[in-house]
Amino acid sequence: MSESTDSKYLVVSNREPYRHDWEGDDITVDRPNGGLTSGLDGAMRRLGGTWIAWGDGDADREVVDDENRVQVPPDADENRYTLERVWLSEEEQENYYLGFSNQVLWPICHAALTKMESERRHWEAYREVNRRFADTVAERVDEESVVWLQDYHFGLAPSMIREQTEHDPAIAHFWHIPWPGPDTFRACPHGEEILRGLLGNDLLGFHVDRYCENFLRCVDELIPMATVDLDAGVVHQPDGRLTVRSFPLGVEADRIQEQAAGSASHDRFREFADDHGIDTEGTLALGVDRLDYTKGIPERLQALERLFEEQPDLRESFTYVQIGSESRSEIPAYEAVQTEVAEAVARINDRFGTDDWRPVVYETGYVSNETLYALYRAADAALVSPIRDGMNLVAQEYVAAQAEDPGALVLSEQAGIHDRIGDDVLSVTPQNTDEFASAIHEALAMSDKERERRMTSLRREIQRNDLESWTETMLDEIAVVDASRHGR
Ligand code: GDG
Repeated sequence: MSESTDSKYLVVSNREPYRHDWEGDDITVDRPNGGLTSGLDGAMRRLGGTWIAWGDGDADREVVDDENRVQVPPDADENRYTLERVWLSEEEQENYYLGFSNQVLWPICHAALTKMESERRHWEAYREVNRRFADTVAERVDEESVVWLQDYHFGLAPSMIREQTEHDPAIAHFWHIPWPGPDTFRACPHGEEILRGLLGNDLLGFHVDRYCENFLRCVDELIPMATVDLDAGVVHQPDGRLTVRSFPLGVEADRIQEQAAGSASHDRFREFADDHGIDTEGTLALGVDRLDYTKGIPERLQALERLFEEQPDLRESFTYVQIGSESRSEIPAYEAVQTEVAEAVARINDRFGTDDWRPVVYETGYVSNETLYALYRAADAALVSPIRDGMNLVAQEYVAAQAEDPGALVLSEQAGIHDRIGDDVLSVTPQNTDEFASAIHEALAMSDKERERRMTSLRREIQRNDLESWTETMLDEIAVVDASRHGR
């Protein structure tokens, strides 16, 4: 057990990579599912160290030691690391997680100012929870430690960690959502405190250069003590220096390709098609999203409705499948988008559906990775249309799954991934319904040769910049800032 805790790496995230839950009298373990937790899990198994996260499983407390720690993966004999759980009260979940994180920072960073709801108790809880995580980190660090924070839940923690330890660890942070320009960020309650919090890092990563530049401009405008070198991507302060760089996050391209191409994949698709009354001989388009107002799902459905109006020949031969996983439902704006999507689906199906055909198949239940990859493989087109999105993994997963008989990708210009692969996709502005409908039509009508040409180039890019290369590049850069911090 000692090998894992001796390592210098400390990862901090809101979501935990393993969750323990009661099932009757037994305790079950939920394996990492999201791209990021499973990717970082792979890195931590290799590197060892400690991952600090909110323990939100109902049996999480049963399996930890008296320091709230458990070795993971639970069933492995080697390559284990330590998961240290931090507990949040229900009030903290409501105010820190649903409140400041998801009703202030999330909308601000996605430039969705009308969705922002700010209350004093949200901010107080955010500060308190950041302090608790910072305390937990501070207790574990020494001079050699490398702290790697994830995401917008920890905007204050970097500076708090510095204040709470006399050691001098390297601190890096990756921000998974966009960063807005100063004009938008000015609307952020406690925005200056968030900036000062993040200035405690040695390295701050975003998905694309645009967000780095936006962040640097915000610091330049709002923090007089800091000197910003925009070209070098560096902020100089009296007591330190922050490097800001883009690290475009990728997916586990090889694993997805392998699973999608496997023979079980056909069966999975047939099973899904049978269960949902889909004609496997017809044409299929797919959307996969958390039900979030940033993902442009109502706009996509509007474009599909326009398409069915204008192209009657697609009726009864083309089906759109929407996988929509419920998310943050306690927040009114999320509840509203769920209702809006359900109503739009019902309207389209009412207008165009027949006894044998449903134009839109809407699945809100859990879909396993295996079924998801089988759907990617079977779909003739993927529709990815966020209003704004830090990166977007779904577009990349779809590309990774297209090894044979490839489909086409319709992609919003507002997704971070568009900066990398925009040349080979059908680009759309989701709110431009006519243009969006035409792009879907073009995707469905595209020749095999053209799909093949585009997809070959897309796959090359997605494989070259996969999750492993992201992790390696970020760890390399952390090593550089660490060395310069300690004058090595
Ligand atoms: C944030 C940023 C950035 C969804 N439904 C199911 C399912 N999923 C998986 C997808 C994909 C992931 O969830 C969603 O990733 P996205 O990138 O689309 O979106 P966010 O959750 O908003 O993530 C985003 C990301 O952080 C990483 O930095 O790209 O911009 O907003 O992996 O496949 N997976 C399964 N069943 C589902 O029903 N198995």
